[in-house]
Amino acid sequence: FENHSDNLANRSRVIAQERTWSNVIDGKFEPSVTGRVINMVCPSDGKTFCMIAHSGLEDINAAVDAARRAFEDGLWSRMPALERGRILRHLAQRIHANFEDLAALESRDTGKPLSQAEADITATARYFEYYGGAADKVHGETIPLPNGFTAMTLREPHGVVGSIIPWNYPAQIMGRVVGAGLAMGNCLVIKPAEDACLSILRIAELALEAGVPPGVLNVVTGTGEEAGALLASHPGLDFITFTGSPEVGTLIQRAAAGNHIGCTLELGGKSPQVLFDDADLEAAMPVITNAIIQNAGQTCSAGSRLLVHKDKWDEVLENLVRRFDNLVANAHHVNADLGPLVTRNQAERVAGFMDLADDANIPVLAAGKIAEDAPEGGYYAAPTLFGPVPSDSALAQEEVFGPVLSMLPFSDEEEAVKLANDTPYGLVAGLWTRDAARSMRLARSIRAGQVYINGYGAGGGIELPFGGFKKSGHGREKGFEGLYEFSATKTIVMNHG
Ligand code: TXE
Repeated sequence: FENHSDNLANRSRVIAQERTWSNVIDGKFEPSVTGRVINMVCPSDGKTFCMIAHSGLEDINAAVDAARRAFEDGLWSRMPALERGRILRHLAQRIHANFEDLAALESRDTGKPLSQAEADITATARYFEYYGGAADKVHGETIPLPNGFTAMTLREPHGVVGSIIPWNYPAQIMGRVVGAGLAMGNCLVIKPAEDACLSILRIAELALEAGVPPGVLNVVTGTGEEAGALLASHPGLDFITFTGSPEVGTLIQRAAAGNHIGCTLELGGKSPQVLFDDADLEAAMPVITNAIIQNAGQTCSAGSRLLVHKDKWDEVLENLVRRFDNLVANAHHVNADLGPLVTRNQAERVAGFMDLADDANIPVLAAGKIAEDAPEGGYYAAPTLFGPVPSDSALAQEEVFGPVLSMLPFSDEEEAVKLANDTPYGLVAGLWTRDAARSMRLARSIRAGQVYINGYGAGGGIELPFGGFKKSGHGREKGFEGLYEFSATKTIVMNHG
């Protein structure tokens, strides 16, 4: 383990340590105009390991202006789609060529174990491959009109798109936004999270090397309250995308309304996994465990509620207790089950939910461990299983964003659907049953953007549309629907007599 952690530290030090990362604006690396910086803290030991620009109004203005100039000059937006796609696929190759450094950087910045960071970087490259391949496959329709008229639709880029990205999957979320946004011909300004964003800055650099012209992809770092709010309300934007908390989502939508532009919001979930008495437990239990442990539960699509048929309760519990007892949080093991949480704030937030559960006398059924050799000062949380959890409790209603699984019993299909739908969220659901007709009845009745039957994709593949019902947000990312979000339909009608 020691060797591994030394290697990881050394490798990421080469590109991160004692360095102040600059913004990427108009193809140049620019510190913030005021010279202010934000310290980046490693979640596994709580120590500062590098700095990023603490940007303000002038930096955001410069980035939006650069994106506007790039869009208007048409070098990117009017470049043949085939050519744009080639450049994005070239970026995917640059990511593969820098795979080890990017994974080490992502692991150090977010605290996730290296194996999980590696999977993220592979997925990031795949977004650029997928959307690079899709760029020249976007087309409109012809619409029948009375004789003498021909009508057609075209999909055109919005123009300048702002995007505010969270810290839980920086590289992957950048991949899906930038891949789709650039494939459609937009020019982008990204404001990543101040808690973890280094892979995004590095990939922006690789994008320039891959041939993305200056000004087409700009990245400006800073706090949400300052740089984020300035970008969201900037009159120079034509569209904005946001992934993060519902509270900030409200602010983003208000700001977009102020500028009369559209937005997509991905605001997390409280996703149920519903396990019936005929489920294949051997297949289900590892997937159910992983769906709440992956990225230490800091996943919008985490399967955070487990609804269990009352006849299976004891068997499922016994199985899960065994699994949770063996889970160990440790950033410094390449294949650790989970790492620390990303910041002290998030660790306190998760601890707050544990206290609420304690106050409500909700029993702890199992708890994992924090590795004895985990570095001092890290923001670790032990994986914890609660149950039976009342459906109206905070634990069952709110997004904990930590390795905390709530078990709820149900008696029949009707109650299962009621419980599954009994939160303000509607992002993902998992169904475990051998009864195909029942699984389809439930899939149709549960209000969620994605439903998995005898599996759990936790956000699913790159090809699958992903987004929320209810308070989980609106708009879709991934797949072709994700591509179309970055376009506006233009209708052309010719009167040819
Ligand atoms: O989110 P914020 P936080 C949920 C999750 C988590 C909670 C709080 O439950 O525990 O939100 O996390 C930027 N104007 N999710 O506080 O604040 C900020 O800089 C414009 C779910 O980190 O929403 C960052 O880039 N931007 C989620 C981004 O918003 C602002 C992922 C997200 O930060 C801003 C993350 C403002 N006023 C958290 N304030 C998911 N859906 O996956 C902040 N930001």
